[in-house]
Amino acid sequence: MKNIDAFFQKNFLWGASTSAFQVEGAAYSHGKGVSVADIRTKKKNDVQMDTTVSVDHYNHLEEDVQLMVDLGLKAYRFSINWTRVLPNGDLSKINDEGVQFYHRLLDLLIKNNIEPIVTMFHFDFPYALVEKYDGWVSKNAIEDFYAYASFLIKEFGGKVRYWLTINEQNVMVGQPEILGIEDENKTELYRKSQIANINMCVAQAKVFKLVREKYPDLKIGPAVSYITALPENGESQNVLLAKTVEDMFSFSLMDISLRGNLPKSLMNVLEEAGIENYISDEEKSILKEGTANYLAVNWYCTTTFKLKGSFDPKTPQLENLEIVKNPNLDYTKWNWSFDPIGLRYAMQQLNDRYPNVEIIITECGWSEEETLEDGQVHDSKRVSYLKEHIKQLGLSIYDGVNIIGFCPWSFIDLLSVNDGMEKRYGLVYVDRDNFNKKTLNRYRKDSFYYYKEVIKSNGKMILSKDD
Ligand code: BGP
Repeated sequence: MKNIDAFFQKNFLWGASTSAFQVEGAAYSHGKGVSVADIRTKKKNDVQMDTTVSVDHYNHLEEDVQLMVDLGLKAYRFSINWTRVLPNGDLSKINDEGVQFYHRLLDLLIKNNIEPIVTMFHFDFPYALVEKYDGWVSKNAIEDFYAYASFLIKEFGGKVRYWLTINEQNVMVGQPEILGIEDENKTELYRKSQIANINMCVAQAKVFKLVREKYPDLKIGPAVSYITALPENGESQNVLLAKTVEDMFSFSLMDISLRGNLPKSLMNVLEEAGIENYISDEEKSILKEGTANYLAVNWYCTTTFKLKGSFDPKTPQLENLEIVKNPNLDYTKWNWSFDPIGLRYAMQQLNDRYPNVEIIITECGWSEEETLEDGQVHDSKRVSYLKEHIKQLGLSIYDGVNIIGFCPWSFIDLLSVNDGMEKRYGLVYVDRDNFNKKTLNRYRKDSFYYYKEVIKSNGKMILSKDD
């Protein structure tokens, strides 16, 4: 294979990711308002899920950025906590202390030549707006998100070039309690989550449009979870099933964001939920005019699906799907597979569908239960996950995919969305466990030292000439 040196461009964004509620802590202090993430984690009634401390990034800001510098990061993907900036969710109140916190972080990153990649909304919708009008089930949320996003761009646009509107809208729609949407009636819950889906599409399109028209130097896109679906076997109906899962779950959102149209797979879902006329003609033209100018993809693994009962791709019933273990793959304790070639396949799929679109992988990682031994963590599985996935990323670039950055999940140990501190992803270990805050000291894991070398060599150390 030729040109190995050119696989990763000179200014490739070697990064790492976090999200605000999962790392910051200080959830109920320093002027911050309450978010759905705070309430949701509290409701679980576990100390482990409590965002009051998380991993206390709020009070370890300088130390954490210094670790990024030591790691040699070229980019850092993090999110702004909506209610730290706007405690009520709308412009009725601005928390200057919160605004200054992000200025401090951004200034430190810029001083150290680390490109910030900033998510506006990562699972932490303002709880006040759920109480006020049922959150994303109301069109009011479109205006409040737009006002919040415009505020962020005005305030931080001079320091942040890469923006992400909404993290994993598709995951939140599938798990609507993350949005603060609950209903005991299953049909009603489905209807509400699809209304929220449409409202979020319109909201982000308005922001894309704003950036296209007024801030042409900025990059803005969605962060989509790409569930790469494999069929249980080679039977055509299973292959079709896997394709339908990808269309419905991941491509419909990417199509809207990048092409500006409502794909048939989504129209089928809306019809099924009885809301095919919910979106107005004016909103449809906003979707057309407001498209993203790059794509952020959260990719961890492939998922293998099996058909349960009958399946009609025109009216797909998710109840008829079963996730099964693929006998060819290794799995984490939480059943996420280790499938690096799946990543190359996924990247090719994206490039075929959206030719030459700029892609940043904004999440990709391996979770483990871990403990500290003499100040060290020997996370060899994560090292090999990084090695194999970065290799496939290089090969995807060779295939012609326009990948400009890679941000593994996660820079530092943080609260997992469903499993607290038990499920760790970090390159940096944090000394706390589910039920005890401990010292909150930071320790570099083996994967930290490995990734540092990868960055230093611009990925070349992984791609040997024999590959
Ligand atoms: C994504 C989220 C992240 C992160 C990750 C791992 O869905 O964007 O916030 O947490 O998945 O998931 P989990 O925490 O459930 O292991």
